[in-house]
Amino acid sequence: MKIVNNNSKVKEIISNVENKLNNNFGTTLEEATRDELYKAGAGCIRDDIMHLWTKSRKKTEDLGLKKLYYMSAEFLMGRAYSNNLINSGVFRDYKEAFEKMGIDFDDILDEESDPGLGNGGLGRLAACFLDSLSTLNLPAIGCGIRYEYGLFQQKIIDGSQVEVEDDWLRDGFVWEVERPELTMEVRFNGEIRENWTEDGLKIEHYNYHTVLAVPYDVPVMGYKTNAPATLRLWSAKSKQNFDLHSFNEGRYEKASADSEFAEVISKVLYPADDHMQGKLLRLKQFYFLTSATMQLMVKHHKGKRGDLHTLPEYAAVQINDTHPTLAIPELMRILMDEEGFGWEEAEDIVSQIFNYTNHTIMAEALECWDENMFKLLLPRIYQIICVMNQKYCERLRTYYPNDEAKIAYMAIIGNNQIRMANLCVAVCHRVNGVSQLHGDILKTNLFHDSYNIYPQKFLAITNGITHRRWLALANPELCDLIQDNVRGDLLGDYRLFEKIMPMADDAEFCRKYDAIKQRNKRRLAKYLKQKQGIEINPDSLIDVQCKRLHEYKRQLLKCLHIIYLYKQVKKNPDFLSKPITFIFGAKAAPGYQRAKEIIRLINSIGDMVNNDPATKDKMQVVFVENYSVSVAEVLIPAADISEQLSTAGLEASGTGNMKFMMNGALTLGTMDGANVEIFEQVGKENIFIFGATVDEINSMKQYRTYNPGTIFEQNPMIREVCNCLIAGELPRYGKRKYSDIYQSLLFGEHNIPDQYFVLYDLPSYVEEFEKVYDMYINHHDEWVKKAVINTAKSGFFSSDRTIEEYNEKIWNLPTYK
Ligand code: 26V
Repeated sequence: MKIVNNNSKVKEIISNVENKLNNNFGTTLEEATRDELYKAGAGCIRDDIMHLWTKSRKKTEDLGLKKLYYMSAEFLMGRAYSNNLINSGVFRDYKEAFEKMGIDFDDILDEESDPGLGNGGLGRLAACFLDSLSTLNLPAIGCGIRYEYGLFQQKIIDGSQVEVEDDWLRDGFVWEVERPELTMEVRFNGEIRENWTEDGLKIEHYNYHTVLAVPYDVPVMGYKTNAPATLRLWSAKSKQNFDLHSFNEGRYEKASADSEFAEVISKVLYPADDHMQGKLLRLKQFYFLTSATMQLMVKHHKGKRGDLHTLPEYAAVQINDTHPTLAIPELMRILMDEEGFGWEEAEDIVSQIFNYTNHTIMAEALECWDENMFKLLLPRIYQIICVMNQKYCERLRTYYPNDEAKIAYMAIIGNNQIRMANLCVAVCHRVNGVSQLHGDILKTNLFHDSYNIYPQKFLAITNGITHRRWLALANPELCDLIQDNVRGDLLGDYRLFEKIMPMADDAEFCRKYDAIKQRNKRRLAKYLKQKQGIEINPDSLIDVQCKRLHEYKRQLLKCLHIIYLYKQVKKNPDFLSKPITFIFGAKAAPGYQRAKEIIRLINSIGDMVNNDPATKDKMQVVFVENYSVSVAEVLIPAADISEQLSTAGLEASGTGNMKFMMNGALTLGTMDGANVEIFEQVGKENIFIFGATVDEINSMKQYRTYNPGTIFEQNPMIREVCNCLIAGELPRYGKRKYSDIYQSLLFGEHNIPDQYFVLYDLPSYVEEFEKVYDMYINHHDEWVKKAVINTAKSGFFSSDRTIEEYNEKIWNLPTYK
């Protein structure tokens, strides 16, 4: 092996970058733009990764290793450049090389667009999983859609959210490789004919529309991996680039209709995570993804192994939420209609391959499709689902012979709807929740009746986050401090976090740890000043709630609390002895009016608090624009408090909570999702828990004992805070008050009291916040000790642990050596 000392590595990078500038851009170091410098540097590390990737893919095939297909409608990858450098172990060398060339490396990293091909937790989880799969050398391919426009960029104008398109491909995407030779054809609409021939029944699909699916592959570089994973994103293209025949005959509209039908499919990511909308285009997107993936999987296996009966030995498919469910009937279709398999034979293969992860139990989120729309778009898939449903219901009748109501509830088709979660539960080998609590709720609640029949199908695997991105990249100083105090390689071994437990009692270590937090706060202050022109006090207590905006996540609870504090400080100037900065970051689904109204409220409260001479030096409210992976990387390491306020039972897991914990923020949260496991890891001394538990919430619902009106009447604090929403004292952007929000808190909707129990939990929240504040201000050493314990216990939440568990319990993939 060639031993390269650092200095020569740096020299080599400089020379490679110069060559790239010269050869690819016809420019020089002196003349290059920032974009060219970014692309030249990225191109250098890309060359190394490509080499490894090509070699390991070939070897994986030659060895016949089983492979995972992780199917997801969303992959929220974030920027790749710095991550690839860290995972290749050369970040420092590149930084030094650029500095030697007289270039600020952070500016160069900032050139890269942030591929936002996801809404939130589900998409980010998929990205963390690919990082861990790659790091653990498990053969895997992530399959998704190459949306031309990712999640909208958010601007705040006059206090309100304004959406701007996210043209992330505009300057090109250096990490992808187009694979036109793997193009698949996906068929929509048309009719089905059944022909009896000498060889039996043949299914003929005719009059259909064809759309081409062109894959673009992106290597996913894990930490010191030998086998980078692949992210395969499908892009839709028209088969006839332009129908010249129709055009020549004067039928201009028909000539372009075909290309419009096709290319709109991968145009844009749906930004809604508030409720399921049965939009035709979305159904097209999902079938497009699943059909292309399944066709290629089958073609590949046939090409390599010949016999499709052995497919389950070579492939496992994970369905990330129900969006890719159509892969199941699509594989049935391919096996039966194209490969001549009988129903039972095909079903046997399918039931071994597929597994399903559920990410939410909220009824309005469960994916259903209108039967008539479905039948028109996907006539053959519809027939297959009908037969699956029929057979499934027959089977269920043997378990629940006299209970048609139960069968109707569990059926795949009902009320003219096709229910994707029920389809998954009917067919999949394993069904998992994403935290222990969420897994329990699936068993006792959502899938209760199936659980009674097939208990072995159900399990819980607690989510995780990659500590490469969320510690090494986001918080390099803290990462170094930990690494300096353990033996072994932290980035490759999450178990080492635990080894710093004793350091919680080491004054010198704690001092350094705290100093890093202070520097991260300064870095955030600089960032906010630069990007948004906002000045914050980096010496204040930094309290952060950043996540998608949703009523169940209860940004409103935090708003009410800030109003409460404001009122207290107005009455008593000494109420807060040290200033607090409240930071929010959140995108609202564009059609979710209440969520947008809450953003407006946050900004109104900010205007009131930040401009009032009585409070402006004590508290500040900041709304960070365009919350995204890159913003999270700066925000989370600077936080002292991690706000995790969801109504118990509604947040399946949460993953932001884990990122904060790892970076030494203390959790202030409910007993919900993975907060429960954070509580178990760190112990009750090192977390701040408030609010109703799942059982309490369920009992209030069951016995209808929650009465916000009574709470309002009996509690003067709540009265004062709620009245502020309508009294007109809040600066009113657009002169609208917040009476809708006020009404919803007090009277709920459609005669059902507020489902999120905001007023119920407010007093307990206020009380717990006081403890947090007191600890931070008056017992700071103890605070830092708790933060260190949080970091030390965060190894469990590395996605490496999560992926090990999936592999052990579900996939059984071999490691590539
Ligand atoms: C959709 C909907 C639609 C209706 C109302 C509630 C709701 C909530 C979320 C979504 C988005 C799709 C599911 C999703 O992103 N779930 C998130 O998945 C994360 C990864 O497992 C998990 O940590 C979050 O708790 C979960 O909300």
